[in-house]
Amino acid sequence: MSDKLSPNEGIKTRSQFLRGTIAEGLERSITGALADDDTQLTKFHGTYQQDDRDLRPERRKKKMEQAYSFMIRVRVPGGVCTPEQWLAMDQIATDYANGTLRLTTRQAFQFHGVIKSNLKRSMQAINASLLDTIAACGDVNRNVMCNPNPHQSRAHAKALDLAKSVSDHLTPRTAAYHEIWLNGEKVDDSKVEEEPIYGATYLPRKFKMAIAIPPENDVDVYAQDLSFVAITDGGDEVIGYNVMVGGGMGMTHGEPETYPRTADLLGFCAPEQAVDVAEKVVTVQRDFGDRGNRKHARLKYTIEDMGVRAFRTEVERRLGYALAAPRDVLFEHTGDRYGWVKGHTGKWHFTLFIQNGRVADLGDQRLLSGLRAIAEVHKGDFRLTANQNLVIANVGARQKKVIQGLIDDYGLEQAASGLRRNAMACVALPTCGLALAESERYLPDLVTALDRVLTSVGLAEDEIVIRMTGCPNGCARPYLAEIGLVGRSPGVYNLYLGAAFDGSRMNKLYRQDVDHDAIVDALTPLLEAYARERHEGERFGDFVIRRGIVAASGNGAAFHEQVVLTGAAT
Ligand code: SRM
Ligand code: SF4
Repeated sequence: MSDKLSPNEGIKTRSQFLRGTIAEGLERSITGALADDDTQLTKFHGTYQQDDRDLRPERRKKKMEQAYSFMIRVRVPGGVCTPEQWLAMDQIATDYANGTLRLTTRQAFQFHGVIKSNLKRSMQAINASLLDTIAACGDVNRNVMCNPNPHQSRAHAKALDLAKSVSDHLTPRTAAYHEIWLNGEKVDDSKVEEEPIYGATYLPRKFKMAIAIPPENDVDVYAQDLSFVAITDGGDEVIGYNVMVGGGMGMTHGEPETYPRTADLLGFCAPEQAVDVAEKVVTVQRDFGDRGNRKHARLKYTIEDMGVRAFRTEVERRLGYALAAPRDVLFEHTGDRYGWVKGHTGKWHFTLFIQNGRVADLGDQRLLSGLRAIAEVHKGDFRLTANQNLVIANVGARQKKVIQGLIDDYGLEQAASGLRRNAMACVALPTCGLALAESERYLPDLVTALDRVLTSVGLAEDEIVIRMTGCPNGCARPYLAEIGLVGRSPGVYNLYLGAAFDGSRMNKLYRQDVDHDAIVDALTPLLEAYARERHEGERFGDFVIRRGIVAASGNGAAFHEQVVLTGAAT
């Protein structure tokens, strides 16, 4: 742990509960940007300053300021929104952003390309729809994820309630958000403002939480700082939650002291204890997390440094009671299940595959217009999934026909292979300032190339999880994919293999610095061998380990361990 505080800690301390000079910066029309320190603070308000990286060289040549704009992330606890809210998001995307909506890997909406002069208007429109952006980013608890099909059983509905309660409980209390974006009254200087849970410097780093209902692990519980896994009585009753801590994906190339990590089981709590458990885990991280080195500040490093046992003891000391022993849980998969399913209330839910979560009108698939048309007639709600897809939920039997008609009219349901249906890419270029390589704009083409191989060996319908990111930060959770691709430089990726289909084991580096052809060349013989030699029901991630192509990944620091294999690669 470093003694010196990181510069971000100073920014937070000086910010007067996240105000900084954001309000003044929004008024400065001479530049499309905000002051540097304020760009760190706006994250807590749910917006990132970015610039269009495609335009960088030309603007540099012309000695122009970069093409600055803002990404806005809307917090949607459990991913649930109403048709009215969907229409409001659509309108904001059309009026103020780049005309597309982005569904994220954490069940949130993102807008891209909002220029500074439209930022406040967009925030106000989001709030007018009764959604908000506070704590969608920043060193606080982020959007709380929850299995997106709560109406499949009453247990799902309870899990969603917990997601909302935890989200509310851990939302920052500062009035800065209202003041800056919603023209709220300025807080009287003589009044002492307080953040009862976070304190004036918030958390050392971002904090992420999810709630899952087995056997579905579609929120990737192993990748979260804190997860609650619902344990039922075998029916609709949630008798409690397994508590998991210390997952996270981010790392930096060439810095083995940074690593992705899967979460540990901490214990079991009763439903009425869950919010308090969440608060205490957050406060232990607040007090023990590394505030000197942001690359070592996530909960996963706090737990690696303290040890799980000491971490549990500290959480239990703050709770005033011990957590019970965790229960056995069986997860089956991380991906979504598409098409119509009937819920316990008799209503229908349709899960729609949306490639990389980008809602746009492209060719004969008119997702933006089609979902707008559905939102105009839909009487139920929408659920954003953690795999960047969308559930059109709670559709009555009579409306089902109408919705299916719109799905057909707008070409929303396109044929996709098992690989494509289980593919996820982060945003990356041109908006992400940290991208080293393409992701969202490239993965669909790579999948097309791999689909040719899969079709030729009869695996076109087989589900194989593939995920790509434009850098090692891991926004599409690539280290939990059976095939993971992580950007190194333009057109060049590291190829990882061998994660578990249920999301419980990470993958292992198989090839470094490979381009498109080398990726296809490396995967072709492996997929062919998989088609020929797999055991009944064996997943691709397990097959490559059994065949000795990669070793099963160790956790935490052991993720980087090079293992000499004796098995022959095909
Ligand atoms: Fe992420 C930073 C996009 C989910 C790990 N992430 C970013 C930024 C904001 C880049 C930046 O800091 O300037 C990206 C904005 C790109 C853009 O133009 O929109 C970005 N992250 C995303 C999204 C939109 C990816 C997507 O395609 O859906 C996801 C938004 C989720 C949300 O709604 O809140 C997104 N990011 C994730 C996940 C997945 C998850 O949470 O389940 C991870 C891995 C899990 C984790 O946090 O460990 C993730 N993002 C990161 C990191 C690495 C954090 C770390 O511990 O090292 C960064 C960089 C950072 O924080 O310094 C990052
Ligand atoms: Fe950007 Fe990297 Fe996240 Fe992709 S993984 S969105 S490139 S930070």
